[in-house]
Amino acid sequence: MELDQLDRRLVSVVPHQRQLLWQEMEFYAFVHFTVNTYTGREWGDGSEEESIFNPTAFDAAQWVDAVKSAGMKALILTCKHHDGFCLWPSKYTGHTVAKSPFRNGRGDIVREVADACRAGGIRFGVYLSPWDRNNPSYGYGKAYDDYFVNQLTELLTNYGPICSVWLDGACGEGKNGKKQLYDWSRYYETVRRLQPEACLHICGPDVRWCGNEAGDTRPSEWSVVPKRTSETEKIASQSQQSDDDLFRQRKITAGDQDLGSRAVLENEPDLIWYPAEVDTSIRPGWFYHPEEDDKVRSLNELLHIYYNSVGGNACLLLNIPPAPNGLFHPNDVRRLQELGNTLRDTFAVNLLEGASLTASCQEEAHGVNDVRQKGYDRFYKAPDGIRQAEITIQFPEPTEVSHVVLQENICLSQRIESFELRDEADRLLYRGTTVGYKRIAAFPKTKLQTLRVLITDSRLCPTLSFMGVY
Ligand code: FUL
Repeated sequence: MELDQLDRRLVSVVPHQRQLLWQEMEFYAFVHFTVNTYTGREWGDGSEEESIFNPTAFDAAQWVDAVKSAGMKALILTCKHHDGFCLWPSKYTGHTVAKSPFRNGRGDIVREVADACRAGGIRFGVYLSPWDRNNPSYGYGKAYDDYFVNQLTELLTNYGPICSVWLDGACGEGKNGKKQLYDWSRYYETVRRLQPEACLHICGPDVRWCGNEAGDTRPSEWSVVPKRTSETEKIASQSQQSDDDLFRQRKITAGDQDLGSRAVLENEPDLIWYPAEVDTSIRPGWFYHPEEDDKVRSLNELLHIYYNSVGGNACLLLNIPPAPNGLFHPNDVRRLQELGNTLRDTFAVNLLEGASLTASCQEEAHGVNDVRQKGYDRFYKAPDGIRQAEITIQFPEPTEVSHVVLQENICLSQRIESFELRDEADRLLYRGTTVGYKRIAAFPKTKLQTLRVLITDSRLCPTLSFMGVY
């Protein structure tokens, strides 16, 4: 196929509005909380007594403050994990907070967290496990689908706007040894109808699981991928049922390293916009275990994961498990604060502000100075058919630089295939592949008078909606 023809087909694939909103969340929290918090397990078996759930110091504002201190913009709560215990008083089962000592059986964790998120100005999302090891209807087809859809309906109508519905593929046996064949299309239809702005994550068509739970990413993360990817990811995660796979700490294998190069997409009939999410925990487990209090990930580890995910065209979903008292442990709180402080310091001053900018080519309506502010209304664009461009940044005086942020205008798809950063003497500072929503290029601090961004290949022509130098 002609390159032009192929590129035009690839760049015709663009995000939905709900995916644009999600992408801007960038970094957000996962909170795993259920009866496991009191039994020390990672997967409950559904036989846990409701009475063990007793978070005596629970304060959703403490979670939201800690999450915001790290710079996170949303929180996704495990409203029901595989054990089937509901953090809200669902009308459709007795296995809920209503039977626990929490607020004397009149509490609703989902309500308090949703309200605290809204009050704190961050978005709220729900995790609802299709695998339910408690409910007797599990494994009986429509009876369980009805139950699941009823629960989705409660969560999506009673708690205000929901940004995300996180659907895990785990599908083990229920109480009676039976497995359920999930009616995904019915679940999706329910979400679309009740919360059209919510993204369906993982076992859903809006946000793709990056393929591991260790915080590992691909060097080239493409958001345009074959449509079948949404199917394979789902099946892959459904088959992950053994306890050995508990944390799925495997690395992305060479086999699934390339999901979206031109060579891979060329012969694919159906393409979709399906961007990646990296989900990982701040501790070894998804749930709280006191013996892991000194195993909270280090600042450097978290920064590494952040740069590879948020800085590598993915969003980062970082789990923080509350302790039995219902609060985040001080070690986790401290680490989140440190992470936020470091990121805020690093990106405090955009050195582009005092610098001049020129480009080797640009469309008249989309000049290079349009990269100075965020957003997709104004952006830089080269003319169609020009796949390479050079942008030169001239500082008023030699300036120390260690980070460059590039963002494409993804409303026009993901186009940049490769780029380099060089100085005035043509010394290579950084070589990268994809940019997409955001690439953070980090390199050793260097004093520069001139910084050159060389886009060495792109689909049809490159765009940039934002550039930052720090
Ligand atoms: C997995 C679950 O089995 C884990 O317990 C955890 O919730 C993780 C995010 O997804 O599939």
